[in-house]
Amino acid sequence: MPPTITAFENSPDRGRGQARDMRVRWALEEVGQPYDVRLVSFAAMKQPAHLALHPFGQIPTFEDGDLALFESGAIVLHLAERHGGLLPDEANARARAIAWMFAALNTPIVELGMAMLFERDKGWYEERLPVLRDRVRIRLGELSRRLGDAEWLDGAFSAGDLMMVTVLRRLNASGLLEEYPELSAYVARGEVRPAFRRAFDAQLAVFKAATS
Ligand code: GTB
Repeated sequence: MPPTITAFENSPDRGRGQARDMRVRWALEEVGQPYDVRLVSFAAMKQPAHLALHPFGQIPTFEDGDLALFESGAIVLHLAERHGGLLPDEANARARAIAWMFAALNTPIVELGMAMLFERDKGWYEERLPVLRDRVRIRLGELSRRLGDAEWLDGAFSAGDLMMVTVLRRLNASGLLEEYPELSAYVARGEVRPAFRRAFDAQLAVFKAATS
């Protein structure tokens, strides 16, 4: 039986690949692991059956045999550790790739993304937005300098790049990425990978089916 992941039945991002099942789908595609998807509504996510899989009532989850996992980073790491192709074999390079996964997840980009999605109607939004944007700019500048003209963050494409690209994509609506051409090109390199395209098309097909 292939593993099963959960994803939004009707994603609020309208199929733009911003929900966190996208990175799990991408990792599954990169390692060539077929998978099933169970679509869940917002209401179903808060029901006991889903809460047993995900304590916070969110997507994505991952079930494979008697293993159930939540947290997209943990799921991608699990896949990368059990399949070839997403982590280097050499121990130090492997540790560095995992460090990039953590770096991708611990970022001011998530805070900005959440504010842009859920806080627009708040009285303090207009005042807070520039602070969040400047914080992101600092991180993007640092990241861009580290990447330089390299193709990927540390040698060959890894789970660290997969996580970083998915996190940087969250800036699509902000216009910030365009200020850093090296990072825009880096994201574009991720997006043209065949595994990314397959994952993107699969989640877009869910949105199209839900709205047709
Ligand atoms: N840290 C967890 C992980 O990485 O897996 C975070 C999981 C998470 O935030 N899941 C969100 C969720 O289930 C979906 S991805 N939310 C429902 C809930 O909490 O009730 C976050 C997300 C949602 C919507 C958009 N969007 O519309 O663009 C983008 C990202």
